Amino acid sequence: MRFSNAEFAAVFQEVADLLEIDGANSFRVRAYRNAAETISDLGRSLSDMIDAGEDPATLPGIGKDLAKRIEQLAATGTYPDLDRLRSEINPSLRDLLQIPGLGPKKVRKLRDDLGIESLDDLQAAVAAGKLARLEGFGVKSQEKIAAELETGRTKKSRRKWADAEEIAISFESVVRAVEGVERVDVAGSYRRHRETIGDLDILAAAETSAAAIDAFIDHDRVAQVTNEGETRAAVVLRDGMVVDLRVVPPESYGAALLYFTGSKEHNILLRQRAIEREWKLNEYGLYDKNDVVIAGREEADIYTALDLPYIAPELRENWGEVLAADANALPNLITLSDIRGDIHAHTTWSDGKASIEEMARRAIELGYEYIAVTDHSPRLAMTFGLDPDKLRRQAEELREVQSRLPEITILHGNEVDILRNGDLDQPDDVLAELDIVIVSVHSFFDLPREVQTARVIAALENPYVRVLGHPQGRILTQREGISLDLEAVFEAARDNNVALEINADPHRLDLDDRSVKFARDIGCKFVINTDAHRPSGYDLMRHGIYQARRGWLEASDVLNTLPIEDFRAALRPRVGR
Ligand code: DGT
Ligand code: CA
Ligand code: CA
Ligand code: ZN
Repeated sequence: MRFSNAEFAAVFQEVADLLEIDGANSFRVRAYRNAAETISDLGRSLSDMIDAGEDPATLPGIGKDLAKRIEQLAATGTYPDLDRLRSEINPSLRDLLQIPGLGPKKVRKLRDDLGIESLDDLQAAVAAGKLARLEGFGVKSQEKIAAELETGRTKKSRRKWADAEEIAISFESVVRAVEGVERVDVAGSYRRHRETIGDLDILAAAETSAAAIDAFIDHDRVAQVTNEGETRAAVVLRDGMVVDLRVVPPESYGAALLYFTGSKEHNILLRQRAIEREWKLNEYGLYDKNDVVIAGREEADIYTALDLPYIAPELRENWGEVLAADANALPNLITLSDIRGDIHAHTTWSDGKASIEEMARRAIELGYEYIAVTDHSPRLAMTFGLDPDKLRRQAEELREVQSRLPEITILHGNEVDILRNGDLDQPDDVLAELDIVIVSVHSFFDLPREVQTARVIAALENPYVRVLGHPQGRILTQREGISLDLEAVFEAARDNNVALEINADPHRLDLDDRSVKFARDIGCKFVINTDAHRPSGYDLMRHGIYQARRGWLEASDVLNTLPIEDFRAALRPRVGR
């Protein structure tokens, strides 16, 4: 069996988690975490690398010892250290680490003092009020854990879009390679680019379906075949992901693609529109009242027949898209090629992994006109944030790099921490020297809604602020995000001429899609940034674009689609100029 990068990374994450629960040396734990991160970010298949005889030790953060184990894992599919750890420590203890506020030390205490080994045990202990009396916990912490258990149950089964992508592409190509298969798409929420995916829905066009179904269930990641029929199959993968396949005749492909892309609510609206015309729409085609086919081979033909312009998959959520289409008022959605710069990035000056020059060179390769270097402010000690003196020295290096790279404009910025009281973590005279000031919440995530809202709005009112970074402070499927009156924050951003960031990091995607649409409707402007911490981080821009499209954004809503001079002008004018 061949491991995907995600599967390699999952092994090392599990080793790190179990070592940490076991109380191992933190350097060892970090070495495994770094390896997992390196592999996830690799951008090409580690299995392919090993097949080609390349040494994994050439990768950053992977030593000789780990490289040997990776090769062994690839060759045998087993990892003895992990097997040993699993026999010593109940692997279901790991699930407890997913609960915000439960670190390895606390997990160990729960196990040692209360015998808790799983989420179910934890649930039972919380219900019995046992955590309230446990040293280091208490009533408040018990309440918080109870709330997290509640939301966690519903979120758990969905995974991030980016984490489903490799699997989706792999199944798509396996089915496409089958003789007689004419077309293949991954439909469902994946095609609509929802931020999380429940299951994958693969659709294929072929005159006969048996060969496609055989190839599909033979895919080497399949753990279990749960349904095998004439024209469909469903499987569960080794990592728990569910994948469905449907094979349809080519003349029905468009209708089936429309149906299986969804959303269900969008489909229902289209079906009603067909019924109004005394027609019938299903996954086989659009038919008139005599059952004569009107359209079916192409998705676009069905929209045309229903007197609608084509509606992009990202918009098919019943958020008003059919009405807008009917009125010819659909947004002209932004695309990746509209982006001219990326204005949120970190370098080795704070917690980034590359120099200003290395970051700039990657941005030049991507064809950008401008970037901004926005390292952290000093408050965030763990990120080695920059005090005013370091910022001035960084400005010198930036000018020096700029003089050697005339093909790109390198703006100088800072990602300034919003302090608990809404003040900023840099003095105004320092902010005044910068091209861009991004403000972000990186601490006190738990403040009550009114306090948190007032805190963020106070920061937006500072006259030097240009961008509100990752406004919701969420980590997808892991951290809920701060409690905010978003409407009040968006209004303050609009009125103070501060752009809202859509953070394109696929683990954040902050803002969420509905909030993007809402903010656009009330007149906010946006920037889409990767928050890159290494050159390859810039390549993740497309995820922010998907999110922006789901929020109905056009290029004109997004400042970093502007040429550099217009971009500068569109930023809020500096105080005193
Ligand atoms: P997911 O998997 O939870 O992320 O979301 P989807 O949208 O991929 O949903 P899924 O996999 O249950 O079904 C794929 C598509 O099939 C869905 O978007 C629309 C279509 N579909 C499924 N069930 C129904 C139904 O009962 N009625 C209609 N009209 N369409 C359906
Ligand atoms: Ca699905
Ligand atoms: Ca499905
Ligand atoms: Zn950042």
